[in-house]
Amino acid sequence: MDRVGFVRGRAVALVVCGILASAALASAQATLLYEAESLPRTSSGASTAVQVDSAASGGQWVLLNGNSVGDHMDLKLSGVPAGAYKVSLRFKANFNRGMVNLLVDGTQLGPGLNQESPPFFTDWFAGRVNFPTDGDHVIRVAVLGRSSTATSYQLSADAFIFEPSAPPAPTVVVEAENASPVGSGASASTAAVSGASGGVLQFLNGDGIGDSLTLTTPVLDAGPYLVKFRYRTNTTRAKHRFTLAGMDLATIDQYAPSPGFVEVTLPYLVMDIPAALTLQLTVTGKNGASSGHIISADSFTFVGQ
Ligand SMILES: [Ca+2]
Ligand SMILES: [Ca+2]
Repeated sequence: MDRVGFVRGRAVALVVCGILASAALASAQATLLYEAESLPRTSSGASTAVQVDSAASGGQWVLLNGNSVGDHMDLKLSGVPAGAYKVSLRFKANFNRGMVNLLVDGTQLGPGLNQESPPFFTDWFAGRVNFPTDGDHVIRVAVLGRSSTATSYQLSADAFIFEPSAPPAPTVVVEAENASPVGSGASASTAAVSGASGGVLQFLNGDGIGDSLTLTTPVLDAGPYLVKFRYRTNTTRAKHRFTLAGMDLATIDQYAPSPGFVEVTLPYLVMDIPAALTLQLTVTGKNGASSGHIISADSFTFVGQ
């Protein structure tokens, strides 16, 4: 069975064109939750203190009494099973919080987060890790800074959540002009255009409804992707359907009174197996102001999620 599908949100799978969409890429491994207050910890530049709070996971959370950038606490995780995980920090926001960053074994996970807010508990997705073997790890909660309105650099850590996850597939940019373009009902051609990805723009020289351009990607790894399509507007452009792996994802009007590059983001693509994908751009009409039915295609970007 062809296991290619699309989801329009990260949590909800949507069946399109009768083909199964599946976001269940994670293994059967359980999600791990580590209470911050239960982990051995050391700190640098600031003291730590366990806070009792009935709203906290496990009834307690750990405060880092930070007073400057770089203050941090290290918490030790023991015997974490090998695997790829999404890492989230559960914490209590408050007015006196600074900006937090998480590092796992010395590697920063993401851009960081401002914990300054009216008080509430929430989970922040910090980033991903991939542990090749079972073992111990150190998670660092570090002060990145603070906003001008925050009253201190304190940070909160309630729990760390490790959700098993497939590692993101690499991001692939497919140049339309390199994707075996084939015109139907009209010729396909290319032109060197300043500003085009790869320097070259692909055209379908469409002259009526139903003309189409078919392109084929290289084999992409399995995984969820965000799909982006880049094209160039002009006064001669068509309205066209955008079909990927047989699924109708969007209708795009490439007309504009003056030329310019546009990149649109389409629904998530989920592939359970590696596959080369067929893209089809089919003329459905044209803007009333357009003088033609031409389709342009610059590049398709598959952003591993
Ligand atoms: Ca806790
Ligand atoms: Ca291109």
